[in-house]
Parts: sequence; structure tokens; C-alpha cells
Amino acid sequence: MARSNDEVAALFAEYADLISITGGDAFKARAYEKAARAIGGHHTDVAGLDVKGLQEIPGVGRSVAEKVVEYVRDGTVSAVEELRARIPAGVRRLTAIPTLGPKKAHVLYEELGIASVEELVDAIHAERLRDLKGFGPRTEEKILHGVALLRSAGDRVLIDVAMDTAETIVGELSAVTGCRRCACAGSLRRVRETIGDIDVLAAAEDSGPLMRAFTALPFVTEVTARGRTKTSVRTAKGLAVDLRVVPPDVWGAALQYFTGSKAHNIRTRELAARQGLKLSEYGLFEAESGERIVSETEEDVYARLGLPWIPPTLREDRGEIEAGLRGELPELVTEDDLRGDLHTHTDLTDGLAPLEEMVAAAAARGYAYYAITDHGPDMAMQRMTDERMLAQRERVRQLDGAYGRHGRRQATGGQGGMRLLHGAELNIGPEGDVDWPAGFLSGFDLCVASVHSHFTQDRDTLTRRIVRACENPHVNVIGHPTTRIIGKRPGIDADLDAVFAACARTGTALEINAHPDRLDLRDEDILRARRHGVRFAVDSDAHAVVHLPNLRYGVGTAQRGWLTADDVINTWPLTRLRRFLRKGRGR
Ligand code: DGT
Ligand code: CA
Ligand code: CA
Ligand code: ZN
Repeated sequence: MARSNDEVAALFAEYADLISITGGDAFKARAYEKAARAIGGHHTDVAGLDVKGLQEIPGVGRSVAEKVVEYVRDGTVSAVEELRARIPAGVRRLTAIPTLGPKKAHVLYEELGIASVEELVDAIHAERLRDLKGFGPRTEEKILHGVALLRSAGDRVLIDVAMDTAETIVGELSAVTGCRRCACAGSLRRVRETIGDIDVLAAAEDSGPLMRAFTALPFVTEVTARGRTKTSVRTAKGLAVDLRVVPPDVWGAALQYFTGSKAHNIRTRELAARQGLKLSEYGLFEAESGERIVSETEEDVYARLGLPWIPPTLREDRGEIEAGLRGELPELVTEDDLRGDLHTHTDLTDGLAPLEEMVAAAAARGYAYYAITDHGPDMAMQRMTDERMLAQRERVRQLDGAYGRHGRRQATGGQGGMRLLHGAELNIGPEGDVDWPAGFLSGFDLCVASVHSHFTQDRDTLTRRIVRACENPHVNVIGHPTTRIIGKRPGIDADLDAVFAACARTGTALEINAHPDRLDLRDEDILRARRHGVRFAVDSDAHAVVHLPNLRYGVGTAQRGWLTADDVINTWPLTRLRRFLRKGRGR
């Protein structure tokens, strides 16, 4: 389940918004925002810390610490409850509009009494915002665009949120007596970037105990449907979960059916029909006699249809059936194939953890190599200088090879320890230039370069800008290539095929940023890029130790883009990787 840290972080982020919405102290709001980030990224569970221990977390002062203790003890914080009581929930919903901050939400509520997204849209169309200070036609346009983004995201949640809950449920149900098998199905098993509802499948002779255990889970707040084979609930966070329980001998057919996608199932059913068979969640049947042929495992079902087992991440009817029939399914990259992470931060810039902590945690994950890529000086708020970067490089060289798989410093160093690469995340400026001149850049082992601003340039300018970055002999990876934030910011309007071609031509890899709110490149773009012969880097872009495991979502996304290990540079042995990073410039 989500650790208490995540709950506390969400609570403090809400508190910061509430302070702003109620016109409270801006400094205090910022302090809680900062505390939220620090606690969310902290590696030890705050539930186990006292006020003193909590204050050792950077950005956590006494009153923050006391609120954490109060939350862990009571499940609520009175200061937050007081503010919640003062403003309608609809006003808080306003702050979910990506283009509307809490300050503007405050003005709208105070001046016009607007207390819901619907009222806001009506007010804009009635031109009632025109008289407010700081709200021009341009703001109105931006707000409407934000509302559209919010609505297009619908009630779907990001994959990590759903995964945490789903894994807890599967864990709990697996322990129920009589449960023979239990697993996630649906879009979660296919690792889609957002999840509509969680589908859990279990196998048991008697579904009763499983259904009872399911509805009794502490975070289940509402039972929306109750039956012998299917029960649906809602969790405290508003997530919908379906549990289906089937007899053990139809496990495979049920898992195949409920994994979907719907489009994939339609194709498999057609395939069955053409062979005089009928496929359902209960098995594969002889159409005429109704006799069941197979149902126990997914492999059996696919095999009887003339197909190899198809990995769930491919089941979107994007050619997997045809490729399967021809015996040409790709051997997909897996998390085990990854030897390292090539885009990570430390507290030298906007990361939360010091270098040693990040490196120790990476080593404990069993990586063979790991790159530190803090921001360059062009992101002015990061206050990077040449001296600071070079001092970090010194420390990186000292730690190179010093950490073993146990995540601790080895006495001898070197032998078999994790290798460190010193890099940077460069900023691709409006013209496609980056932070440092070639002379300084040549000192890095690798450079990631990413767009962080000027998202709305015209298509030609954006395209030229990124192509120019690819042509820089020191740029090895284009970070989060489209810059989208799922549900919040659309990707930039560049000619991606031109970018992909430039990457292939120049030996620049495209990142698959594994952060669950980015997943950038996305699956469909990966499929396109792959046809250009581009290489990829699946990276966490970790800003804290707890972000390192996000790599799994990047791997899922890579699989959805049909990538093999050979397509992904951070599965390669270090010598091959280093050759790629030289990009033909003889370093
Ligand atoms: P979601 O929940 O919107 O993220 O997406 P899914 O794919 O999890 O969709 P969901 O929860 O409605 O259904 C789970 C799976 O059950 C779906 O992937 C395939 C199967 N399924 C559901 N309804 C149908 C249907 O009407 N026809 C077929 N062939 N399969 C269905
Ligand atoms: Ca679902
Ligand atoms: Ca469902
Ligand atoms: Zn980054």
C-alpha cells in the first residue's frame, strides 16, 4: 500500500493549496509544498518517526513534524480539517485545473462565488471574469484549455497510484484460505499509462471467503456491486476495483479474457470462430458440441488458436496477432535486462537525496552502472556553476566502483562494484543550444538534453530546435522528448518523425522517461521511432531514492512499444554503452 509518506505528502500538498485558496500566508503555503515533496521522497516511513526524527528531514520544521505525528496517530490533522471546512469541495476541485493556481481559485470564489468547475465554465462564457483583475481573455482561454485537459483525463488515474492499491489487494487476497491464484488483469496488467478501474482475478472453489475479505479491506469505502462471481468496490481514494473469482480450472481463459484489451479479445474470438471454436472467459469450446477444449492456462488457450503466448503489454491489436501467427513476436525487454539508469538527480540541483544515498540505493538495486545527471546552469533556479559540477565529478570518481550489490561501500573498492558515470541534464534552449560549450561538455561521460520551456513555439522551430540538439556531438540522450505531463500538459507540437530520423542519423538515443506522470516517449511514439532505427534509454529521472523503482513503468512502456533489449542502450554491457556514448567524436 502507499506508504504513510505518500499520504502525508498528499495531505500537505492539499494543505498548501488550502492556505493559498483561503488567502493565507504565501510563505507558509510554500513551506508545506516543500515539506510535502521532502516527505514524499523520504526513504524511511514517517509513521515510525517521532517529532525529533521527523525534523531531521530537510524542510521539516517543528510544526510540520507535529502535524505528521498527529496524522499518524489520529488519521487527520485538525489544522487541515479546519481549512477544509471553510471552503466547498468544488473550490478545491478548481485547483485541479492545470492552468489555474490556488490564488486564482481564491479570487474566483471570493469575488464571484464560483465553487465548481461547471460554474467557472459558465462564468467564462457569460464573460463574468472580464472585470476581475488579472483575468484577461488570454487567461480565459488558458482556463478553458485546462478544463478540457482535466475532462479528457476523466476519472482515470496514473498507473503507479493504481498499481500500489492493486498489489496490496492481490497480496491480501492471496493470503485468504482457499485462494488458489490471484493476479491483476485489465489495463494494469497491460501497463497502460492510465487506469480506468483495477481488475483483480482470483481462482477458488468457493468465492465466498474471497468476496468477504475483499469488501472488508480497510480502504474499501463503498461496495457498488456484490455477487458470487463479481464484486465491485470503491476505495477511499475514489478508485474503482472489480474482483472476479473463477473456478481454478478456468483460470487461463478468464485471465486471457479479463486482461483484454477489448480490441485484442475481439481478434482472438474471431480467430477461434474461424476454426469452429468459441472463446469466452470460461474457456475455448467446440462451437457445435459445446465441449470445452482448453481453459487452464493462457498458454493453452493461445496455443490452441495457433498462437504463442502473447505478452499482456502487446495485447492492443497493434499487429500482435499477425506477428504471433507468423512466429515473429519480439522478445521484449524486461526489467531484469536493465543494467543501469542513465538519468538521475541529487540534491546538488532539484533532487532530494545526497549523491551517496542515491548511489547506495542504486547499487542495492543491483545495477552494473549508474549515471548522475544534475541540471546545468541554464535552469537558473538550480544555481549550477562549473565549480559545483566539477566538485561533484570529483566525488563521483571517488565513489566509482565503491558500492557493491548490498548497497554498502566496499572496503577495497573497484572490484565488481557499480560503475558511475558523471553526466548532466542539459537544457535545450529556444534555439536548440545547450548549457555549456563543447570544451566543458567533453568532460562528461554522457549528456541528457531536454526541453524545459518555450513549449509553444511553432512546429518548425520546435523541430529544428530538437534536431539541433541531436546534432550536438555531446548530446547522447534526448530527455522526456515530448515534455508532456499526463493529464496536465500536452506534448510539444514537433515533427516527431523528423526528430526520430535525426536521432537515428546522429546516434542520439531517445529517452523513455519512467516517471509515471510523464512516460515520455509514450508507447505509440516508441513504435514509430523504432521504425527509424532509433535506440532508447529507459530512465527513472529519479529526484529521490523512492523514484528509482519507477523504472518498471518505463520498461512496461518500452514493451508496449515492442522494444527488445538490444533496442535499449542501458541493457548493454558498459563497454558497448561507452562506445555508443562517444558518438563518433573520439573521446
Ligand atoms: P480501463 O479499465 O479503462 O483502464 O481498461 P480495461 O482494459 O481494464 O477495461 P475494463 O476494466 O473495462 O475491462 C477489463 C477487460 O475485460 C478488458 O480489457 C477486456 C475485458 N472486457 C470487458 N468488457 C468486454 C467486452 O465487452 N468484450 C470483450 N471482448 N472483452 C471485454
Ligand atoms: Ca480496468
Ligand atoms: Ca473493470
Ligand atoms: Zn531530469
